[in-house]
Amino acid sequence: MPAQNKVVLFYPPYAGPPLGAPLALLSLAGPLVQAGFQVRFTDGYLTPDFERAILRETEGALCLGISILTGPMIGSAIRVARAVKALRPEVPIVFGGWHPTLAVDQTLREPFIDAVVRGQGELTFLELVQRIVQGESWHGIRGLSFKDNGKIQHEAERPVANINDLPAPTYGMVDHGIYASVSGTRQLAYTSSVGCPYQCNYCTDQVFYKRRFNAYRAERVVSDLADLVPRYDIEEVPMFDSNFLVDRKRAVAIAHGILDSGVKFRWDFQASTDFVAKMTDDEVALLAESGVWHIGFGTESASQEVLNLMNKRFQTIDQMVETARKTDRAGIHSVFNIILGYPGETEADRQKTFRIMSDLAREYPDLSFSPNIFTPYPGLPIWPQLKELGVREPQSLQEWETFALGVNVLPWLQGEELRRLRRSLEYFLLNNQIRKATRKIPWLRRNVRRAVGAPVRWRIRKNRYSFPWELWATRAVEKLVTHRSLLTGRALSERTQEVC
Ligand code: B12
Ligand code: SF4
Repeated sequence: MPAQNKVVLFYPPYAGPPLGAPLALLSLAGPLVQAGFQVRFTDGYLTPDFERAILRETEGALCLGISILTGPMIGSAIRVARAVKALRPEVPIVFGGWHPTLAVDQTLREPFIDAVVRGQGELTFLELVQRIVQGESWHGIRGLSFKDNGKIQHEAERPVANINDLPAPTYGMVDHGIYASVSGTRQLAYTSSVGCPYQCNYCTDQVFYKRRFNAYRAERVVSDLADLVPRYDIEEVPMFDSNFLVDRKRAVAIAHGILDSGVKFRWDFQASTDFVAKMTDDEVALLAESGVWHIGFGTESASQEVLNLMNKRFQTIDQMVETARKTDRAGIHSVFNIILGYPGETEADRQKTFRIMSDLAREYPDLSFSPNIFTPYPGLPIWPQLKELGVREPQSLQEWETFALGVNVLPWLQGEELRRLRRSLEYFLLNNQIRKATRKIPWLRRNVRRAVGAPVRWRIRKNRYSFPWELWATRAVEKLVTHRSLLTGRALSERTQEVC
């Protein structure tokens, strides 16, 4: 074991509820711990004073590793890295994860960052830490970009590793109970595969994993989960795979294995609808029986023209319908993601999407939607086209902090066009709220919803959104209910808080 052997890792706080311990850091720690290094990690979500904690931890450390996604995590990462560089200039600061991988030069341009690990981190980071211990040059470490006397140096690509050959994440390093106390559920994030064979134009999976789907065998997944779930008293396993159903036989074998193991827990994943459409009803039912309660689908649009523009020819509208039917039948809650404002999408395409999705929702009541305006993330293959269309690409690490979440940067979606989109989206969401209202809700809201339901559906069908009295009425009632709840202290029903 090396004499100086401490590696410090930081996961900055992000927007949204926690999904269990950050798997990125547990995965990086696997090979380091196996090689005898001591890994200390700080999760910004759990440690409000993370800056001070990291300044303390980095004393005598070999290096500080920071993981970031595009968006709010960047701000805290910059703050911590700056502070550590100022206090301990001898400690190398290494950034890794999706954002630094997709925007390497911009990230490395920051004076307080010494290196960026591109792509999968386990092997590259281990090699870097070993070189630091030995006081050796960083040249030749595949997958690494670093500053060599101030000049940015990119070493060759490291091929995507077969995940079966990597040490397992160190799940035992964290207290899963602490995460449960924040999120309310004992969750353990797990990855059973990486990569997706498709090449959707708005997705960077192809850049990161080079379209190479590589996965644990079903037996490995089952034995891991049968061990981890009871060991850490886990209730729910979110699978972080890019597209879990790529190997359908494997997925079915996993479901069988979980059932046979007798270990009970809920699990969920993301997939594309073409794979569910190819499964039988019994196979989808088997997924549900094994604990699958939720699946997220990147459906994005119900206009085949827009799907083609997105390079999603592999998905048809019929497959979406089949997916909604099969998951509904199996009792699985599906969420269809929708991208609005994709370059080339017309208002007619958008209306078609709202219409078809609303019809689906009517037929399959447990279906939900997550609509978002198109956000171009770093590294997208269509950036040249976007720039031609007038989208300004952020020029620094800092600029990406505010870019990612909910900001509309599309020049073709402004003014009246944007106003109409927002209005039709509000109606789409309202229609879904009405649909989801159950018999249990208070009579006032139920009656208002009944009264506005029919005209709302008519508006969506006809694309008529002027004089939106239903929106005004609903907002007034929501206000009244919220006000009453504030006065009486009575909890709002879950349905009131649900967006879609
Ligand atoms: C889980 C997840 C989240 C979680 C993460 C929290 C958690 N508890 O883990 C949450 C919900 C916060 C999240 C949010 C978002 N996400 Co997300 N998310 C994922 C998902 C599904 C899995 C990531 C994961 O943990 N994988 C497992 C681990 C082991 O892999 P990894 O994180 O990639 O880590 C490896 C390498 O990246 C590297 N590495 C990572 N960190 C570091 C650090 C160092 C020092 C080193 C050396 C190496 C290294 O080594 C690790 C091991 O190989 C991916 C999709 C995917 N297939 O990966 C999308 C993904 C990363 N998310 C994405 C997006 C777009 C977002 C959002 C912007 C979406 C939005 N509009 O809200 C937000 C941004 C949040 C924010 N900044 O506040 C995009 C890309 C984002 C980007 N450009 O950064 C992805 C790829 C989805 C996609 N296909 O488009 N996400
Ligand atoms: S199917 Fe999903 S993961 Fe695969 S390329 Fe398309 S958006 Fe990305």
